[in-house]
Amino acid sequence: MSENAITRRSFLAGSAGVAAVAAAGFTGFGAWQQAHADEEAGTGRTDAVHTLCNACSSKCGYTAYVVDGKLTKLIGDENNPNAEGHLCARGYGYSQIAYSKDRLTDPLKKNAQGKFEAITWDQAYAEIGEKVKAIIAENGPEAIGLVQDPRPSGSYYCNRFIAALGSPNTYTHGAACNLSKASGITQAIGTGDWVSDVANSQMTMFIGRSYCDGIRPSQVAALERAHENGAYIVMVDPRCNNSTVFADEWVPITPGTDLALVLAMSNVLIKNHLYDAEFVAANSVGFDDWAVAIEGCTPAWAEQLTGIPANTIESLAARFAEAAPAASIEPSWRGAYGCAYANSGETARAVALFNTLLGCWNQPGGALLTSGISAGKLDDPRFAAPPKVEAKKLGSEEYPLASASMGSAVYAGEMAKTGALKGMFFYYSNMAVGYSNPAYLADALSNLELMVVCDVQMSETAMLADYVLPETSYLERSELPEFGGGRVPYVALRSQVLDVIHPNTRSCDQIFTELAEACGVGEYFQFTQDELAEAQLNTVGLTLEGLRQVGTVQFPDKAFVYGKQPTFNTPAKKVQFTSEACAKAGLSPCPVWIEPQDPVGEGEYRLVGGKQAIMTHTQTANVPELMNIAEEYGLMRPWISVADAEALGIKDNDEIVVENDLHSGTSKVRVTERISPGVVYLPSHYGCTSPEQHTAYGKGLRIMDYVPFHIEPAYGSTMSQNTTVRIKKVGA
Ligand SMILES: Nc1nc2c(c(=O)[nH]1)N[C@H]1C(S)=C(S)[C@@H](COP(=O)(O)OP(=O)(O)OC[C@H]3O[C@@H](n4cnc5c(=O)[nH]c(N)nc54)[C@H](O)[C@@H]3O)O[C@H]1N2
Ligand SMILES: Nc1nc2c(c(=O)[nH]1)N[C@H]1C(S)=C(S)[C@@H](COP(=O)(O)OP(=O)(O)OC[C@H]3O[C@@H](n4cnc5c(=O)[nH]c(N)nc54)[C@H](O)[C@@H]3O)O[C@H]1N2
Ligand code: SF4
Ligand SMILES: [Mo]
Repeated sequence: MSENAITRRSFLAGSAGVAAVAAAGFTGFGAWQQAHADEEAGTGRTDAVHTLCNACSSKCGYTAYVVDGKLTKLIGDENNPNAEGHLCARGYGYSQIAYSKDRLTDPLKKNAQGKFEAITWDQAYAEIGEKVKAIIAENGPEAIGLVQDPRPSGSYYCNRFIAALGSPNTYTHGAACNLSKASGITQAIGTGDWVSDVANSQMTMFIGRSYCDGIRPSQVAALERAHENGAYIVMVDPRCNNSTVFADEWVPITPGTDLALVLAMSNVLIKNHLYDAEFVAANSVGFDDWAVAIEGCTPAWAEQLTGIPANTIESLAARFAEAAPAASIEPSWRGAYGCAYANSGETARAVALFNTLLGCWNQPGGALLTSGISAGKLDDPRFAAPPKVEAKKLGSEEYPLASASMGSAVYAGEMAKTGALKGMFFYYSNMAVGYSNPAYLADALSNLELMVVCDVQMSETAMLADYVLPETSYLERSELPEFGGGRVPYVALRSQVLDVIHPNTRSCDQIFTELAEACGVGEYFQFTQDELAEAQLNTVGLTLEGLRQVGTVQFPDKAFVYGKQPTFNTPAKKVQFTSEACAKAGLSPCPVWIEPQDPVGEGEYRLVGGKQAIMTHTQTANVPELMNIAEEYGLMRPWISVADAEALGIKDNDEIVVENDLHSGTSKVRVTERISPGVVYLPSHYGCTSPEQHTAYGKGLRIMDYVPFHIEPAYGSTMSQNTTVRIKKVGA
């Protein structure tokens, strides 16, 4: 174990996070569910409806029990591959959003004094429609843009609406999540992700990815199985995260230097001929160039950058070689290289190439290139796509490696500032405080002639809008089927569980159909959501009613098969150790070291973020049931190391100032051995500044306040951790 490692016993005893999760039901599902059922059991009519959780993008399937019209119990569906019979604490807690006192209940318009007034839907549509038409008449459709979180109905209706208007400018939250990861990996292997076969592996390394904090229940279960099976699990993280409970080694690393670690481990494999030369020769291009390019990336070189002892790097590489091909680096999600640094995309590319050296693609225990299932072509002319938009998405030339389907929403923010975008829609997105510097974005978005936000509560983004459109909560609406990938492809359905609580709220499909009508493109929306869902499902042999009955249907005949020759959908049709697109975008043809961030000055600390098991992004902090847990366990506190605390005269729970040139705020602090010296960790869910969110408002610090507005070259991400902070005790 590395020097900073702690024993499993002390880890458990010292971990408020684990305690909180246990308290909220993550470990004792059966008991919790039973207790809850007994407590809440009504005497009247009980309905059981299969639906999908909406508290994060995993969309776990569950059965909702409704007694006398009130939600009483949720049980994760066994047949849903993300849930595997379990939900996480957020799944339970966030269901209360339906009953939130802070729900938006009517369409709102900002008046001349900057105050919101309730208006009718008809007025909202008419005014928005008129404004959209005027912007298009004057500037062309490319002056309209939209940002949305990819949920099944949201994606379909939002993208279709913008395409119908003739604009290419749709963006997801990717630039603040996994844009660099997916885009970098794509340069190497032609697809943006893989599934590490953690449970069956002999060794899996996690780089800035914590299944037990950034939860998906099936992944937590897989990690637990891996641990029980004796797999060697390595957590590379400046923080001893909660997944370390299942790990054999915690490798603390200087934030942003993961690329150096991966290059050095690759260097060891190549130099010592420990890589799968046969696989590499048959399945890749450019290997020799990369081998030369990283000749100097020795463990000793990497030690200087990462802070990981050279012999630890050597032994990690050697262990990998021994465990291969039942070994891989897990693809990760956001933490280290989703969108964090100037080298994030290149780190992702290097990780995919490292796995190639292991020859682990599609091998049991290795890295699996699974495929999904999607709806087939729909014959009905009502569903025909709007005419193809010829114009290029704003940002696609400036950030040519950014995944085309995600785009760079931060660049779109910049385009609002320059005036290239004049009208923007936000569906299910709190971009203003989640995607880059909030002060900068507020200023940029204030330039828009039209800003429309569709949400369920008054988000900070909604506060900036001209019009706010209230959606029903996810429990009060149905959506299009979710077509999912993984080891066994599946189709799952979000069905309406509760009657609409606030009569003047509407669902996404209705809102965008009516908006389209108002903007003069209603011809592309001449169908109901159910008709479209039925048609989509029929293409894979299902019916809407059939799927509703069971919630999730898996397709075992399309399941992943071990040993299948991997297909690499790159221009070379092989793994690309060198990429022409990267070279054209101004990067090295093969991944080499890039400094992650601006230099760290005297008295400055690197700032990292990270998920907590009971919260999702900015959307859950206003749920009292979840905020209570955060307050009870002091989860909002930033973490600093014992060594740094001693040097600064700070004690656990002292009030400290966290500041940099952009922002200053105070908070109680958590002093812990579980973080590397020189690093401050801020949990990423707090610091709400919307007074209409009565539970979350003003609690905790908001990480994005400390992050400058800047964009990762070539890849277009927000560089969410290219920043530093200073800390001191209040009054010091
Ligand atoms: N509870 C919860 N679960 C979620 C979500 C949520 O909001 N809450 N959101 C879902 C979504 S959309 C996502 S993208 C995933 C995110 O899932 P993850 O990517 O796992 O999320 P994070 O917690 O941001 O980062 C993981 C770890 O990276 C570490 N880290 C930070 N900087 C660095 C670095 O430079 N190098 C290394 N090696 N490690 C670093 C952090 O300390 C943290 O422990 O979670 C999903 N699941
Ligand atoms: N501060 C901060 N910034 C982050 C992150 C973080 O943890 N903290 N995480 C990063 C990551 S990994 C990601 S994926 C992105 C996520 O970015 P977003 O997808 O923007 O996620 P949220 O910040 O949770 O904001 C979601 C918004 O949708 C609203 N909403 C919730 N339910 C509904 C609904 O049913 N209908 C509608 N119309 N709206 C709804 C919520 O009230 C909230 O305002 O953020 C990134 N940026
Ligand atoms: S992981 Fe948790 S929050 Fe996310 S969908 Fe599943 S139950 Fe809901
Ligand atoms: Mo994310």
